[in-house]
Amino acid sequence: MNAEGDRRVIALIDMDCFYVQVEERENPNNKGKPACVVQYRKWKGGGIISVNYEARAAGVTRQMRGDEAREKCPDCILYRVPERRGKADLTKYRDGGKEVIDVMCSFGVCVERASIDEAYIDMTMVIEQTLLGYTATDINVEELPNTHFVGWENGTDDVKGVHGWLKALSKEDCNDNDWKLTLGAVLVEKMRAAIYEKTGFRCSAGIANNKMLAKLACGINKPNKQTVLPFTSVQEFFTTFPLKKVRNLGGKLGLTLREELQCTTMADITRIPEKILQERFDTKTGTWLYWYARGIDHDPVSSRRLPKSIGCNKNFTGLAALDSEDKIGHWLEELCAEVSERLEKDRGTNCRLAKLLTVTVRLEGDIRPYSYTRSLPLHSSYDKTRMAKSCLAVVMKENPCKQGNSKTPWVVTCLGVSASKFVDQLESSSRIDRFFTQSKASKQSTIPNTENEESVDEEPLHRKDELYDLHADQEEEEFGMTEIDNIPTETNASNIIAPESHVGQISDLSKEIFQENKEKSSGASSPCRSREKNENVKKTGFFASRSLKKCVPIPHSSEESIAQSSQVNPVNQTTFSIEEIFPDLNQVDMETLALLPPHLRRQVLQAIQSKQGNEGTDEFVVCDKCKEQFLKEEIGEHNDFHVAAELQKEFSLQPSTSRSSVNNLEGSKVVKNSSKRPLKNQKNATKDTKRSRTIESFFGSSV
Ligand code: TTP
Repeated sequence: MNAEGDRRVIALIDMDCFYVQVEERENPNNKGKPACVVQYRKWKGGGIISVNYEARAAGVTRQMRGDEAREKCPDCILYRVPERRGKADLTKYRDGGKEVIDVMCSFGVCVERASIDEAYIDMTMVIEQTLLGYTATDINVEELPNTHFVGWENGTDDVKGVHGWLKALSKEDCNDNDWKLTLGAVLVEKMRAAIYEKTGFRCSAGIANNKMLAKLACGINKPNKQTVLPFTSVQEFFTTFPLKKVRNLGGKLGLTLREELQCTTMADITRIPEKILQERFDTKTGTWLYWYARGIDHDPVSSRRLPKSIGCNKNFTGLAALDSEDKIGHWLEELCAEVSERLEKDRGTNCRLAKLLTVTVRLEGDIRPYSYTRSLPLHSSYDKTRMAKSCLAVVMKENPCKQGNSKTPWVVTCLGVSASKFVDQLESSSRIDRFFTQSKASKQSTIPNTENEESVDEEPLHRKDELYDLHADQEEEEFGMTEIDNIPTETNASNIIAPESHVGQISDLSKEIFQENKEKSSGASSPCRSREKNENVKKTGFFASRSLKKCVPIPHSSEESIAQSSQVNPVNQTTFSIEEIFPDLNQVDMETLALLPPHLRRQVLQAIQSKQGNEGTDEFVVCDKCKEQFLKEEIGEHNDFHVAAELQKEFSLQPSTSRSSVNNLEGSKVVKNSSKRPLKNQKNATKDTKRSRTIESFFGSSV
């Protein structure tokens, strides 16, 4: 860490009053009129979830119900979220969000979809490779028509601070970082204009050196504006900025800071020594907070344009609470029907398969978002009935009344179903099978370790706090953020241009393999591959020749990867070693590990253990029931496996009519949460490739 922050150029683009804009695009005659989107009209006009800026000017807020909005502003149009299967159908909003992401990706930058209507963008590579040859005189005020510079606003003369900023920038000793941020701002202006042109949606943006700063900058000037927060303005800005508005500090952590440590602004945190923060929280969190309060955040933007999980949930409050197995079963069927439908669509579009189904339950009286969560393996079927039965079985297993342990009625107030752990469809069907089939036939092959090569970013601290805050006031239905509320995905970079940080983590050999793979893919290919190929063509539009140098395509199918890997590292499969499956034991992919037969899994765990020596041994525990070794954090979920196995046994003792439902259990085995070991952070390696072109000509060709 250092006190100067890092030198990335990051933007957060957030759509303005997004749901209302989606409705307005369908009803163009209503554009410019005050409007809100409400969920459920039943009670007092429904709960407002999005308010356009015309309605905000008339005093309407998201905290109101539809009827109150009409009282405040009689002309206010109330659009209602469509409903399907008794719950909100967010399809059109999700699709609108995808359209926007497609436009962003066409600029060749690293895009991380962060929610239904916002995305982080890392422009560092593009800017460093292509734009540093420009001088400040190449940029004029017209290129930054909607840009504000924090700390540079000057009364009525220079309201946005753009004149003063550009003037300072043209001085000899101008700061390189400020210069890059300015280029980022020019690029984001172009990107926002392209989004408007292609989708009709307006958005706002924040531009800064990291995700936290970009996010808070984005909220400063809305709608249809963008704000640059230079690192040099951060400390001053933080003296008044409330910490509860900062990304990751909206939840429990922020509450502790406010209530126990009396911090209300970000600057207040800087007065607390690092050691005290470490003692109050833990070493990692304390250090992270210490730097975070100084405007430093190394959370990388991870290429992700596809959601990491697909799911939905529903709240059942008051009389609607679910107090019987039949009601719970009914709603699980409805939720699974939606998830199954969306998964099928996702499979068709993105050629990937979800491997894990997670059901979440909140019980009456519990103030936490969820009382418990259970996960099951999802085999290749997305059969909604099977999914629902599996979920019901694991949900009801927790019912203490059913087990005769409690007299208290067991009432469910929220149910959620979500599918995750996506793998490439081709890879899914062939990877492990192929490995073992080929080994039987003594063929030469090895499992490609593509997921390890791609790397997983370390999970940022407290990422979910913000989401919980968002949902805290919602009375009825969650707005479907489960689709995208998670940590960056690690399996789908085949669809995207790899971010710089990832590229740096890929070995030279892998680069060669990937490069070769890219060349090969120009030949005949499966439908999936041809789709990806087309996407690549589309994506490279804006920065095509400029940014591709560092963009390493990840192999899409195991077929290719196996073939390539075997050329590089032929092995005799009759006696294959663990290293062939996991070449680097520091980066074992737990998902792949979970798919191995027990004896191999044990071998891998033992190898990791002996590699790590005594230091690592306490990471593992032995299961009492099956004597297998597991990572400490996995043992809880592994115990669920035994519970589910017992459950299946119980079911199989029942008469044959009810047994059919058992056979439908999704394997009945509760899967361990597979986690990946994060690769160690590596410094972004960047090169300055200076070119002499004008900004105008550069951007001119792109939009
Ligand atoms: P936001 O980006 O929070 O809000 P917004 O886009 O409506 O308005 P702004 O211009 O201030 O950004 O949320 C994006 C969409 O998510 C929003 O249009 C509706 C939906 N949503 C809910 O359904 N429930 C919620 O509690 C929130 C906060 C948003």
